[in-house]
Amino acid sequence: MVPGRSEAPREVNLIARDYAFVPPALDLVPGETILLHVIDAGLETHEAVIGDAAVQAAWETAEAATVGAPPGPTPVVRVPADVAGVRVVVRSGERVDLVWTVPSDPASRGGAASQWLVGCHIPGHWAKGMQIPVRWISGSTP
Ligand SMILES: [Cu+2]
Repeated sequence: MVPGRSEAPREVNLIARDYAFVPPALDLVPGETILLHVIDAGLETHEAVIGDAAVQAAWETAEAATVGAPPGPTPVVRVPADVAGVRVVVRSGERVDLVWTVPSDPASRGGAASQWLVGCHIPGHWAKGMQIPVRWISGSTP
């Protein structure tokens, strides 16, 4: 796979369903720039939080406070900036695009690189299986 560059991001599709992500793992090259398309093919609102275990835990805790909120837009929740990760919220039928430069050293924040995940923390969704691993791969030269 040829890594994306800032002037030519690699396009990546990530589909959220009720309640799973497709594909079953997100392949990333450290330091590359991607144009991420998050597509909600389910009936519920979903999100894609990309980050290590600390990021996932922070969002799971923060969003648990929204249990029982009335239907509608996802309430805004805040987590400390150093564990914010990347978060994209998508509503049913919607596609959200995001240009993102992947950290060149994903383990630098203290978390093991192998612990990076993509997760949805709308209450209950993580437990229903909306979590996939990030696979770090080495890119080939064009
Ligand atoms: Cu979800």
